[in-house]
Amino acid sequence: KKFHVAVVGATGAVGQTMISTLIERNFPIGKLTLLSSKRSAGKEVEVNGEMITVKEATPESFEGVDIALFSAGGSVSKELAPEAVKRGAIVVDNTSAFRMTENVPLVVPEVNPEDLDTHEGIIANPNCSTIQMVVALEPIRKQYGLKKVIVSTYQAVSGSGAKAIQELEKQTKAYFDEGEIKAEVYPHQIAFNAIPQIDVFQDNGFTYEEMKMINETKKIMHMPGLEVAATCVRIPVQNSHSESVYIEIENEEVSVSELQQLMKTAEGITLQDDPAQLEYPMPFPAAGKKDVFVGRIRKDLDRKNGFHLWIVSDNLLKGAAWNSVQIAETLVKRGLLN
Ligand code: 11C
Repeated sequence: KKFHVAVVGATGAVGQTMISTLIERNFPIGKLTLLSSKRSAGKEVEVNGEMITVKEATPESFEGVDIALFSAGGSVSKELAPEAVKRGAIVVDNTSAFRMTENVPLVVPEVNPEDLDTHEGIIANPNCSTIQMVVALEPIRKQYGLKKVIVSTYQAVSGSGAKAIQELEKQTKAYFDEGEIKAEVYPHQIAFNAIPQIDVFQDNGFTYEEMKMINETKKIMHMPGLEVAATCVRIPVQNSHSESVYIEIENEEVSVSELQQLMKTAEGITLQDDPAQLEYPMPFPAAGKKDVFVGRIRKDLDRKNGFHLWIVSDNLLKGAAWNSVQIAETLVKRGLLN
């Protein structure tokens, strides 16, 4: 069976990656409809050598659509995802609009695919920095139990979209040409800098990105009591987020090589952990790859049940487009897409 697939936000950094991933995976597309907000409508997008005009997304755009992948911002999703569902489509939403809504499954296929079975039309794709972390944490939770997580992120500018990638390039050039460095996407210069603020500050002192990591991790892993803290930092890297993650597990007898072995055999993970060969995950080589890369696994020097890990993944792929397409593939596999 082939499906009528719609991509909403088709001209954006994630939307473009969704299209290329659908094609690369040979997803059974009968018809492909490309949609966007009014601002980007009319642009042409190349798909398999063919130019397709992107249309403005309206409620009527979803007539006959089987599955719609949304990545055009929270307000577009809030307005149009329910309209798409009303017309019989299943929505995989890559924004934060519905992630914490009850009855909306928040899914990473390596972690909680069974949550898809109870969907009511909308399925949420988690935040990029959350996805790559839970892919690595889930096998550890299953095998050894998980008590506490403290994460610091080093996030690429592509997480803020195509404009931010251009801003990094322009500022870098301006720095060497001694031109004016203009900060438009970020509150401060991003070139040659690190900004410890992603999204807006909340009343508790954490940013929204940090709270997303905290709340989404608990929901995806079905661990409302898990202790999680996050510090999210934007760095001048074009693509792939990196994370320094400290965990405390239930079991006090686990060795580094046991954890390495677990990561080696886990779905969606590539272990890169050979300090003697200077081998560890890095954002530049991870870009364009679908896996989550894990390395630098160390036992804490003070706590027997404490471990440190370094986790890197392409935020546009596993963090967004690939996870969404993987959800679509899982829906097909589980017979949930008709
Ligand atoms: C970033 N994590 O890197 C953000 C982008 O909630 O889907 C993704 C925002 C989201 O800036």
